[in-house]
Amino acid sequence: MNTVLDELVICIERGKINKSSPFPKDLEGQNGADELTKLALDNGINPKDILSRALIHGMNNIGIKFKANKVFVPEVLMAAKAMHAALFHLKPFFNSGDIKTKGTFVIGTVVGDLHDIGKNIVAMMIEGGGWEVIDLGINVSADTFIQTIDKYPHAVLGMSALLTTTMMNMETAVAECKKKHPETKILIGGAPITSDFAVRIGADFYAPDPQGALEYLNTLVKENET
Ligand code: B1M
Repeated sequence: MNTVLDELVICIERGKINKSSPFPKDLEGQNGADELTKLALDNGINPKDILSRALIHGMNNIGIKFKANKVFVPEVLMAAKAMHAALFHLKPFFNSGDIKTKGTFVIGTVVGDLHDIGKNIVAMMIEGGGWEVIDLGINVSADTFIQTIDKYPHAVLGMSALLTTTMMNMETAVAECKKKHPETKILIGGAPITSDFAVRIGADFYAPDPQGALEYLNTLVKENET
């Protein structure tokens, strides 16, 4: 693989944003995701390859390590920051249609629930996996989920809940969304959620972590390709 892309994979995975960023210590003073993405484009590397062979690859690596408890929330947040620095340079290619996303993912924390740290990590990891992400934030009502799916009918819907008391709001939101948009796939997650609960409330899938969420979404892309 191209050396610039190799280095970019490392910068994404290690959360090296740019040359002046002090983290991680052992990469201090070296080019980061920002400079390397510019360099890759200047060297004529196809933006699609930059996305798939470096950004998605690096985020996938950190996702696997997070799932295996080899890295923790701060490392994932730094990786996401590095990815955003790189994505900034690729934005014009998304806008022109030269790079296509795998699909649209709408995510929000259900009504009554203000916890968003885990939801944000899931959103970042999925964006890093090549999806367009529409983040509705916290305290999201069933109506807001439905209105967003009205606008993006092919999107996959993600709901997060952290409180046992808001699990029932998730149940209502899933039921109302399925009533209006039965074809929409709904993925749920959050600390109190289980796969049994997902089955019981009629959600399509439960993912315990961001990597699991991304893997599920990617299976939907494969289903559509076959
Ligand atoms: Co809250 N809180 N909190 N809190 N809080 C918990 C959740 C709690 C377990 C603490 C405790 O009592 N031990 C408890 C819930 C108990 C229960 O319901 N059984 C609790 C409570 C009670 C409350 C309040 C009611 C406290 C009060 O005011 N009396 C209140 C509720 C406010 C509200 O939401 N209406 C409250 C408030 C808050 C803060 C605002 C102070 C703050 C939230 C800040 C924020 O999110 N911006 C907060 C925090 C930080 C926590 C703890 C400490 C940490 C949660 C967290 O961010 N974890 C938490 C205790 C704990 O977990 N130790 C606690 C890290 C995060 C990376 O993990 O969110 O699980 P998590 O996300 C994971 C997975 O679950 C998964 O991937 C993520 C990454 O691995 N995942 C998904 C999440 N969403 C997913 C979606 C998917 C797929 C996977 O697909 C769509």
